[in-house]
Amino acid sequence: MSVQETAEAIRSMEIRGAGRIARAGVRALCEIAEAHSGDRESLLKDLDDAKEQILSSRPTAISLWNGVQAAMHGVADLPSAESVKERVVENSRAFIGRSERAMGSIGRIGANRIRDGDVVLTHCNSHAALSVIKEAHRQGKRLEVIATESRPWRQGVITVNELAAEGVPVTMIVDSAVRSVMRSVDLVLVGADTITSSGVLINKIGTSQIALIASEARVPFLVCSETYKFSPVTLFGELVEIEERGRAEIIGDADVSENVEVRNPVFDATPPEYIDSMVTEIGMIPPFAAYEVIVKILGPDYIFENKE
Ligand code: RUB
Repeated sequence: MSVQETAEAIRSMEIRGAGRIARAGVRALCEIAEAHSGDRESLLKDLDDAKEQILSSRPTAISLWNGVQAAMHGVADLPSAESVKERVVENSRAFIGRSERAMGSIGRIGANRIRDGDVVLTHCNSHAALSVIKEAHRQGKRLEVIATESRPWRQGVITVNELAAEGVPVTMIVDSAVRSVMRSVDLVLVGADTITSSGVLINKIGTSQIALIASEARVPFLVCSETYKFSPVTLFGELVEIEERGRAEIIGDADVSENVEVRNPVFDATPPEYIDSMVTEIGMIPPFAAYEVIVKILGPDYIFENKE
């Protein structure tokens, strides 16, 4: 896929989910470097243009920004086209490899929190949350899943089919049924698009309502997230942009008057008070440890090189 095709596939949600879009963006940069035969300046310019296209494809998930920073790390000072190519390819492969391994670690760590007989509720379609559920199932734990439909894109359909294919008993509900079923739920598992330096979770619209309902019912609410979903730019006071998409996604073929305003915010913010724990590849951490993850795990390369 060319960079334009990758950016378009992310924008149109053919490629979706914060982890997948980050890996796709990084792969596109890697392919530019691998295929390039010009001099250092033209390679740097092509990479820079590609970076802009990828970053403008979807605004909310910081995974995309962190992936691009990782791919381009240390490249600007290199003396030749060959050294730039080598570095981008090496960085990209390292990021993608780490990201894929993180899924396995999150699955194993999170599965320890699932007990035999648990009912788990999940929202939208998160690779990280599903990795936990599938791992617990593979370990032979009996569990049932309740999955929300996740209007308007209905990513819940992907979730339920994926789980059914693995043999996990799964029930689909409409988003507004969450409170009605919460009494039979033992654990909520969701993914993350961005986690701010103060531990606020940005994830699929409706996540914050589920967190409130879980809190009311005293049901643990866990966020499954690779560390590259934590946002260095929020340390500098930047706000997370919540993507708003078109009205057609909401109304479909319904006969809605043009005089009606339709809003389609795609993500929402869940405060750390409603989050019991975050399952990351470095372990279970409290949301209030987000600052430390950004400073100590992502580290100064992500923070200071990119933000003067
Ligand atoms: C997907 C979504 C997912 C996170 C985490 O939204 O909100 O919960 O991206 O996913 P969309 P993952 O469908 O709009 O991209 O764990 O796969 O990274």
